[in-house]
Amino acid sequence: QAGHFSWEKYLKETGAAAAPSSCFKQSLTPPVNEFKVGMKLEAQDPRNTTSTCIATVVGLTGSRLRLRLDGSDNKNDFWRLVDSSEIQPIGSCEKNGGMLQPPLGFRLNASSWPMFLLKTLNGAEMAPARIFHKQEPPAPEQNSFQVGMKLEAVDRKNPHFICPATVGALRGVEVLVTFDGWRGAFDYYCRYDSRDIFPVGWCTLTGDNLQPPGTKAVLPKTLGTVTEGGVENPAMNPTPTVGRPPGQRGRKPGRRKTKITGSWSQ
Ligand code: MLZ
Repeated sequence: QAGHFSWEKYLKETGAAAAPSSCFKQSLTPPVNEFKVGMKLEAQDPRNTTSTCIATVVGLTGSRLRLRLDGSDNKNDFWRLVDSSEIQPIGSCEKNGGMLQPPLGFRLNASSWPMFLLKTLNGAEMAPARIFHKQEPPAPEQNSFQVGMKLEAVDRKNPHFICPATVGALRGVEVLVTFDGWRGAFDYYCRYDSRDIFPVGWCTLTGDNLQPPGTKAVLPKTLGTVTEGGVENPAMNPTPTVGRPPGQRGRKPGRRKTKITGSWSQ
């Protein structure tokens, strides 16, 4: 049950404000997800975005689909909103004069692609056109986020997770998404109109699983640094990042001492 995380309490505790929904390229009412596990569709290969591939729905989570490219392995699943312009009904590519491509890392010989395609589509359950959404919601005209605003964001290193986050900085059309309670290890910049960021309350509306904030603390500058292995002494980290006011992070973006993407964060 989403770890009993309550935005209402959390916003009070942190004294923070939620980013207004007008900041996001998301529909006010999350798009209905009528897909079923096993359905096939066409999707852009996320690792080779000029390719249109066949994908299978291998999971459903709120308004998102967990997709796996046919002919690929099970280590490169990706998630798309049902109203994403990167997915379409089978047949769309051909209709537009395109050709379906094998995914990057196709596990067979490239010469066997035509036969593979034939076999994978034969008797397949194709997602019906009517369950796709006509178009993505419009993008807001400009970046109207402000530092300190709270939101829900896809953890791009663990994209099945949507987590509470805070706008850490602004850079033109970009927003620094910082994950509450994770000491910066998962932070990223994205465009303000990214489909990976959502207003507070999104997961409650979609039934997606919002992860509670982490519990990793920030090292006060004087009390040492992150060690090579990324292991730290919790006694030396008395200040949780939860509730930390904006602009008081333990480090400046892009200037961390050691790369803290080690196994501790998996
Ligand atoms: N396996 C990891 C998940 C971290 C997710 C962080 N999201 C911002 C861990 O529990 O450390």
